[in-house]
Amino acid sequence: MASPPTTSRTFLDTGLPLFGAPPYKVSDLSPETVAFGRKEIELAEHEMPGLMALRRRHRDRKPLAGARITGSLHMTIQTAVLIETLIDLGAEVRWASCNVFSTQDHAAAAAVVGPPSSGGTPAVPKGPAIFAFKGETLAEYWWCTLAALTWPDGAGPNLILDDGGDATLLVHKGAEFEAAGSVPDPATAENEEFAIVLRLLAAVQEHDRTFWGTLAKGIKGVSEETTTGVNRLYQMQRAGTLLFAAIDVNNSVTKSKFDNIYGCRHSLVDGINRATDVMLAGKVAVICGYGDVGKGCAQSLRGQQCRVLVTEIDPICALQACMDGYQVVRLEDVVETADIFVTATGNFNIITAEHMQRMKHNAIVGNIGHFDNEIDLAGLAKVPGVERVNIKPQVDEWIIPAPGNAPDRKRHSIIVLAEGRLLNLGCATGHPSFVMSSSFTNQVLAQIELHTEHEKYERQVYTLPKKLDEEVARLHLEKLDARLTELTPQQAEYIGVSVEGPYKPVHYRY
Ligand code: NAD
Ligand code: RBV
Repeated sequence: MASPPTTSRTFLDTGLPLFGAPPYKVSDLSPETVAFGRKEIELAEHEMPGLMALRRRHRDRKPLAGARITGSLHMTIQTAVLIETLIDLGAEVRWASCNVFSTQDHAAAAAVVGPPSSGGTPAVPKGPAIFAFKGETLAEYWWCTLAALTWPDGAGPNLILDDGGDATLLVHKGAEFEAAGSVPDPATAENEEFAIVLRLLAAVQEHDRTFWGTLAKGIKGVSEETTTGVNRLYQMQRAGTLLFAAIDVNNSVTKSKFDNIYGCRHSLVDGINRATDVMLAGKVAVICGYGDVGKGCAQSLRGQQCRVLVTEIDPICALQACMDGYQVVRLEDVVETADIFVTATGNFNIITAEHMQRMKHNAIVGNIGHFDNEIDLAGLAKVPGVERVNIKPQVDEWIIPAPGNAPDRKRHSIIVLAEGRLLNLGCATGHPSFVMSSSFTNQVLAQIELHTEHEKYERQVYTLPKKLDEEVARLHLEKLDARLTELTPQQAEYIGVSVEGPYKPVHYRY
C-alpha cells in the first residue's frame, strides 16, 4: 500500500474521518483516569504470570519485531497487559474493542499513554493507537475497527488478533466485494449492524478499489480468541474462502477449559450483581446452552444457591448437565416461572420476543455468548405498546403490555442487561486477570508462531501444539503454590509418554 487513501469524508453520523484517523480515540485522557488505569494494570500484571514470563523470556530477542498487529478484543485492563506484552516483544500495535460496551475507559487511557518506561504522559502519549470507548454506537464501533486496521503510512497489519472475528470479517467482506466490483445495497442487509458494515465498505470502495485486496495480501495470519469467532473461521475454511492462516486459540485447553468455564463462573454473577444487586439465592435461573460457558455459568449461579435449570440441544451436554445435578428443560416450559435467564449458546434466536412477553414480572434477561442475537430484542421492540426505560447504563426495564404477574396486572416488565450483549463485559469488567493470563499467553504464542514461522502455515485453521498448552498451564502453577509430581522414566514408559510431556494424546478431552 503506497499511501493512505485521502478524503475529507466522515463516516455516517460519527463525525470521524473515514481515512486519516486521529492517533487514538479514547473517552478520557485526564491524568486521574490514566493514573487509575496504570495502577490497575500494575495490579493485573501480578496476577498474569504467563504474560510476564513471556516478557522475561523473549524481551531481549524481540520475536515480534516487524509485526504490525491489529487487535480487535475487549479493551480491558487485562487486554492492556496483553498489548504491552506484544509491544515488549517488538510488535507495533493498533487496537479496537470487539464490543461496544466492554471497554474500560481507564484501561484504554493508560494504554494510550504507555507504561512509565515509555516516558509517555497524558499530554504526550507514547503508547499504541487505541480506538475504543465504552458506549460506542455501531457506526463508531466499525469506524474504530477500520482505524485499527489502517496505519498512518497506509500500510495494513501483517497479523490480526481477533475476538469474535469482526476484524477478520471486515477484511474478508471488503476483499470479496472488491473482487465482485461492488458492495451490496445496505437495504438488503439482514440486520442494522451488517447494513453499517456495508455502508463502511461502500465508502471505502468509493475511494480506493484495491484497498482490501492489498491489505489482505499483507496479512500472514489471525489468532482467534473465542468459540464464535473460531466457528466462523472453520466455516470459511470449509467454504475455501479463508484468505490467510488462522490459529484457533479458543481450543487450546488452557483457554476454553479455563476462561470459558472458570472465567464465566467468576464474571457472570459479577455482571448480574453490579447490574441489579438482586438476591440470587432461592431464585430459579435458566442457563441456555451447557457447553464450556454454560457449565461455568451454572456453577456460578449454583454457588449463589440459585435453583439452576439448563436447556440444551446436544444429548451429550444435556446428559452432562443431568449428571452435574441440573434439571434439563425446554425454555417454553419454564419461561413463565423462572426468575433469571442467561443465554450461553453462541447460537441465535434463543430467547424470542414471544418468550419475553410470557416472563414473570421483573425477570432478568441477559446473554453471555459473544453476539447480541441470542436474545431477540429487535423483535421485542416491534411488539405494539412495548416501552424501554433506561435504569442506568447497560440496564433497561422493558415494559410489556401483556399482563404477566405484575401487581397491577395491566402490564409487566423484564430487566434486560447490556442490551443483550455479553453481560459480564457490559455490566462488569469481564474475566479476572489470572484466567485471562492463561488465554492471552496462548494468544502471544500464536502471534509469535504466525510471525516467525508463517511459511509453515496454509490458509487453514490450526491449534497450538499440546506441548505449548501444557507450558501455558505450567507457567500458572507456581503462583498457586502447586507442586507438580514428576514422572519417573519407568512410569513414563509404562503410560507411553515422555517425561517432559506431552502427557496426553491429542484425542484426550480433559
Ligand atoms: P460451546 O459450543 O461449548 O457451547 C454452546 C452450547 O450451546 C453447546 O453445548 C450447544 O449444544 C448449545 N446450544 C446450541 N444451540 C442451542 C439452543 N438452541 N438451545 C440450547 N442450547 C444450544 O461454546 P462455548 O465455548 O460455551 O461458548 C458459548 C458462547 O460464549 C460463544 O459465543 C463464545 O464465543 C462465548 N464466550 C463468551 C465469553 C464471555 O466472557 N462472555 C467467554 C467465552 C466464550
Ligand atoms: N474475555 N476477555 C475478558 N477481562 O478482558 N473477559 C472475557 C477480559 C474474552 C474471553 O476470552 C471470551 O472468549 C471473549 O471475551 C468473548 O468475547
